[in-house]
Amino acid sequence: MNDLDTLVQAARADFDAAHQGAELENAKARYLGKSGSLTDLLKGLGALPAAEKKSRGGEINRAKAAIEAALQAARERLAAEELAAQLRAEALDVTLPGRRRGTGGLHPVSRTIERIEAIFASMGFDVAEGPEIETDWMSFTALNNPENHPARSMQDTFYVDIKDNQGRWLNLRPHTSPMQVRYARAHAARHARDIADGSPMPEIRVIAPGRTYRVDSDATHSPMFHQCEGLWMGENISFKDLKVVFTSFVREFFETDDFDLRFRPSFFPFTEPSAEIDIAFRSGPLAGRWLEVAGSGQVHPNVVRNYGLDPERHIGFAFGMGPDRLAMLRYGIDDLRLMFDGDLRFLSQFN
Ligand code: 2NL
Repeated sequence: MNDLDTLVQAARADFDAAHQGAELENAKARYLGKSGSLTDLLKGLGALPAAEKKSRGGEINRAKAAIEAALQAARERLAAEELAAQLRAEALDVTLPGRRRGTGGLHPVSRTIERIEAIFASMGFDVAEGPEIETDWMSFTALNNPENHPARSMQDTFYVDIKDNQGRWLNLRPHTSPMQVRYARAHAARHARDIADGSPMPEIRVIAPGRTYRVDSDATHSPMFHQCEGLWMGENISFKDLKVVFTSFVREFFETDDFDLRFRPSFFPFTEPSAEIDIAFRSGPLAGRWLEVAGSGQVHPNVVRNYGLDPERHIGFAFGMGPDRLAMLRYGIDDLRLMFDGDLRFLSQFN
């Protein structure tokens, strides 16, 4: 083996030992760089006699070509190794199951309100909508609340730092009743001509579900809660009709006939007479306990006047219930706060 073969072998070994681009380039410099071994040999050619120059030059050039080929091979090997490492680092297991986006679903209170709407719709009730920020008149005066009634106090009602055109603070509606007042007034205005000439007015049959607000917060009260009120006004709508409607509602809502329903005398400023509606299931987990599920009553004459109707002719009843409570009863939920915490471990059970 001559000196050139030794050099080529050493270069090959050095190139093969390189594991990074920089190592390889340093090795290259040792052989092919400006003062590399091979370059030195080429420089030394000048000192040889002309007869040897040609053959020695040819040998050196073949050795150079062999080293360059080894260098190229090493570069390709390094590039391949680098690519393989990157692929390994970024490897995807295509057999893993995909990560799905959660499907979401309706909140139990929304589901409950939809149920209530569907049941009352089947009995001919429209669904009212209305603003959550109300005037003092709509929330209190129209509903026969005296000027000094505690419901009007800052302890009971949230006020907004804006005054209405009567100079009174706007409020976050403390009940859904304003929607029914607005609905009844629009109905009365639409049928003003019939009403004025004594023709019968089409009945008002409406429910008003939505968010309501009161200054109240503990295990059983939330400052934001839901109400659903109902109003049925006609020429001669009575407690008998209320009892039929509400009994049908309870039967549909809880999907059972196996309950008793009672009216218990009570007081609300906006109804007279007034009654709490209690139900007691005869079977199931809640059997035997009277549960208060709604307030109700014949709409007070002052309220009927505020609808723009004549209390001597237009008579009917209203009721109010809490979808949050109804949802808790239906689904067996024991803490109201679960309803408003937004915890997906709770909410996803209803989807
Ligand atoms: C309760 C009490 C009730 C009403 C709400 C009502 C609405 C108008 C006129 C007359 Cl516009 N009354 N609503 C009547 C009686 C009771 O709710 O304790 N709800 C949970």
